[in-house]
Amino acid sequence: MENKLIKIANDTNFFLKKFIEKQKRTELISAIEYSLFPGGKKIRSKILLDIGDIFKIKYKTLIIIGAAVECIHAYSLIHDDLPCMDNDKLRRGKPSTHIKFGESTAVLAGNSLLTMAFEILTSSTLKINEKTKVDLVQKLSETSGHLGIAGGQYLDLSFEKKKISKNKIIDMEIKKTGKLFSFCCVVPAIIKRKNNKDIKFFENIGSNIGLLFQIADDLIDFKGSSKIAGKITGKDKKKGKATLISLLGYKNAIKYSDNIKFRIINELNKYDLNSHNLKETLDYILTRNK
Ligand code: GRG
Repeated sequence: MENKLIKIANDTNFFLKKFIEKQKRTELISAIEYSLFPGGKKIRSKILLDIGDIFKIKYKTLIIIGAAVECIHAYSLIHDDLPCMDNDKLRRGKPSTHIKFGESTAVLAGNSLLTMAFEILTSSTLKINEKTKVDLVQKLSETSGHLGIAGGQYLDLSFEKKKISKNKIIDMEIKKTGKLFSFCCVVPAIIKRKNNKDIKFFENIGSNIGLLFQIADDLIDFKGSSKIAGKITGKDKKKGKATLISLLGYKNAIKYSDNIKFRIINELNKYDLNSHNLKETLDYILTRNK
């Protein structure tokens, strides 16, 4: 699994470097490159490739769309670390973008990464038909805005130091984290112009994978080492974050996440999608902190 992730990271970064090289070099590029490279695990791209493989979509196409996803993800991390949000000084094993470049530069680099995602999706290097591109742009916009990541982040911040119900925590985590995973899961179905029922099916799989991922991330914050995580751990408790661990306790949160994995696999089997690669990714998500 690790070797697969390294290959995906190399191919994605190669594409992004070439894409940026073709643009005029501005003062913001250093902060953009700092936030993108070498970058994180590329787990979202891996899921996009796992599902894309089931639909027999070209590797290059998936890497390019994954690069757009990684831009949105990098943007969300820069903004998440800002003093007005989670105020984190360490990210991916190095000082957060605002610590290195200052707050205003970090905000603008983040904004530029958001728009870069759409430049990538609409570029001529992505060889898919125009109608599909419009559909992807529409889905990624919806994913990133108030109905998705930005809305989820709002809820995350507003839930701090409050007693929040399980359903509300799940709704917040699905928006904040799950929506981008949903996008990755639904891209192949959009490219293959599947019907609404199939689109909903893959979005739901993505929401569950995102929820699973967020619980695993919270478990790392609860018990994991800062060195492995590349960020300071133990923060959720200090900040009074509403998570499934704070609500259910550590052991029950693990049980809950095992249950979600079981549900995802069951769903995939119902659809006759016996994806070995996707199962491998789910296991990686659940065990990477152990
Ligand atoms: C609208 C995109 C957008 C952002 C503005 C700040 C914000 C609103 C949203 C924050 C969303 C966020 C940071 C969710 C947490 C998701 C999460 C668990 C991130 C860690 O992902 P990994 O472990 O990171 O995949 P690496 O470093 O491996 O890429």
